[in-house]
Amino acid sequence: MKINYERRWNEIKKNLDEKDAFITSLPGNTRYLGNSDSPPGCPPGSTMNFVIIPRKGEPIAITSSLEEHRCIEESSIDDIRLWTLYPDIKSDGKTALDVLKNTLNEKKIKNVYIDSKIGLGRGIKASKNDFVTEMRGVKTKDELERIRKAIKQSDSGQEFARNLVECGEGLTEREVRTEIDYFMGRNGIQENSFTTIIASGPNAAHSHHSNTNRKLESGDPVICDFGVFWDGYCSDITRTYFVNGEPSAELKEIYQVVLEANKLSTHELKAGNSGHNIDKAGRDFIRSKGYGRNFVHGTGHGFGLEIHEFPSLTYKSKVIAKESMAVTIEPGIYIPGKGGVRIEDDVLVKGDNPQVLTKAKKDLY
Ligand SMILES: [Mn+2]
Repeated sequence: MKINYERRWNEIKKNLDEKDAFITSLPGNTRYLGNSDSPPGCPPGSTMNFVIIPRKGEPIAITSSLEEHRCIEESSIDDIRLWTLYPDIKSDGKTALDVLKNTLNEKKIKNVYIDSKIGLGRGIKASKNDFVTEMRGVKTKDELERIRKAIKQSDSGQEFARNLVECGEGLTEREVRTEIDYFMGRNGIQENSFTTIIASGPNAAHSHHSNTNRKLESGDPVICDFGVFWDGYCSDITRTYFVNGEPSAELKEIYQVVLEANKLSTHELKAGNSGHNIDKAGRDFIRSKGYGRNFVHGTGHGFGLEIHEFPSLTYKSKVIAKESMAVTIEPGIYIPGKGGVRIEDDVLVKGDNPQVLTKAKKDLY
């Protein structure tokens, strides 16, 4: 299913109030408005420095000579303007901001919504508006189709990871990471959605571990957290496995507590419920088992064009879950020096019946 950019542009136009245009410089938002099927690449995160959605007329994208041809090839926006430092290259200005200012001048745009700080100068009245960032929280059919494909790939990566880790005594975290990445790469993913995390033994107590040469030992918990880009959209999944399938009694208990917290928070992911309540459901249970201070992060986050996006599901979150939001539910317990467990699913809000999209096994033996 093709991405319907017209719909996105029109939604923004409808929400311009009295403004002449909406301008974004956020990479996730420029991809949303210009080239959703492409992953961010590396660097710079987006081929477009700015996208302008004027009240009247067609959208405009601003790119650099470095990204020009990729941008032209991938962009759904026809009016692409170019900046470069190099005199041999025909351009519209020397910096992205120059080109933006000239374009606004040319189009007689004076009053704008922006979603990030842009130094437009005195001539332009700019006010901040998060409409697009929040609009991206609710996923449409074309987006869910892509997200489901990304999840299918990370699910099969987890099946591979489970076998590898359980039989992987003696392998280093980096070797495990490399094998998983290679497996998913051969299955045709565009990119990893972030650097694959393999955290073993005591390293599993670090919620965001950076892989080391530590060798997997029998009984180790091994947190495997990764995701992929497929047609521009992300997945994000975490499972915790045990080397030789032999967790200690303590880790076994912790695993069951985290799994139950995962289910409780997932159950609360209903349209109309608050981020706070969704977080609280799992957190209260973890607290009741005596591990409150070991659950050191929020319960989940939106994902889509970016791995972390609106909404954020934390204890302080006032956000209200809406139909068709796609979020992670990922409670964890971390015991310094010993290890930890995190179980993360990707879940879709569907009325009162949250739909767990990730299918990789999570029951303990
Ligand atoms: Mn996550």
